[in-house]
Amino acid sequence: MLKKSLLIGLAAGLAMVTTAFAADPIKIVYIGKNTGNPYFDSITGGFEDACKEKGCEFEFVAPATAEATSQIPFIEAQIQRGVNVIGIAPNSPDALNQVLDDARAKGILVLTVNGDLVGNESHRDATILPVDFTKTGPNQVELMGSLIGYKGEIAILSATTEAPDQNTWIAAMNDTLANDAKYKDMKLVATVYGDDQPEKSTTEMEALLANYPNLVGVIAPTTVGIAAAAQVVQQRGIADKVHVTGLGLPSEMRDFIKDGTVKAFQLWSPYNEGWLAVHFALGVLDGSIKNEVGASFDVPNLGKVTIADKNAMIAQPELTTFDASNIDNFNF
Ligand code: RAM
Repeated sequence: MLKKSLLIGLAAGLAMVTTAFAADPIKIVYIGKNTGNPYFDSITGGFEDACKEKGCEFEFVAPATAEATSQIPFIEAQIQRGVNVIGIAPNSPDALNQVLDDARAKGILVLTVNGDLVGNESHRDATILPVDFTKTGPNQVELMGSLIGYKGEIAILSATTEAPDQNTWIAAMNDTLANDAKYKDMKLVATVYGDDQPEKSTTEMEALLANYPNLVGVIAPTTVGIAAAAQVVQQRGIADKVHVTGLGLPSEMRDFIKDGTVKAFQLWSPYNEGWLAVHFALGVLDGSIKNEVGASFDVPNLGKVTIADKNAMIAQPELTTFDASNIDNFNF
């Protein structure tokens, strides 16, 4: 008798626990590099739409500025809040190691999304990148070369000095310029940093023009940097002399393309990174996706995604090049 009621009690208790779990949506946070950067609106859109569809809870947070350690208190706050998944666009390859280890020790799934902890990959569970990053640097150099007849002085206007994605691309640009004979007449004279702040990027662009009067091109592999550089060139009416290209948002670059300030630039779909991250995270949490190199899974609208070396996934294989012929087809 006693045994039976004990069993019934236990079963009821278990049922309550199960219901409590089922009713509690998975909490996903995405920590951007900084606030006020529309690039992250597009990534966030992908996270939001996927969570609406799949029933998770999503929040975006970011520090005001993108220096190496600025995300640490944000990660700590999310550990406190008890989220299930932290996605992050890291501002440093190594400053976050300890706090991300703390998050993982609490059972939180940690994903780098949009850039990785280059050299410190063991401090996250997987990475979701917009494109194959080995292509970004060489593609950008080729695009610049095609705009300037493969000849003359060029400069790079980057974001922050520690940004792991920027530094991966810049290293590959240097490598391509130094080792591919096609680019032997292009000379990289400076690499400067606008910190993904419009004002600082503008100042750095103006300084480049002042310091290098023979400059014929600027590659800004940051959406903030390329928009600032294009605006300086537009205001001065020097588009025929100084070619600006890089990675930009079609929505921010449309007018510069239309009026000829910028001939062409590149990017990918930031939205798809958020979309992929949610599908991957939920699959890992419910056991339907194994976070193992070589495993693959289907994502609606994206198709089959395979987990590559270092648990890296990419949302699209090639960069997209935008110019006057296709800019109107894109609205992000
Ligand atoms: C800026 C940021 C971001 C980078 C894009 C291309 O918005 O630096 O991290 O991926 O540009």
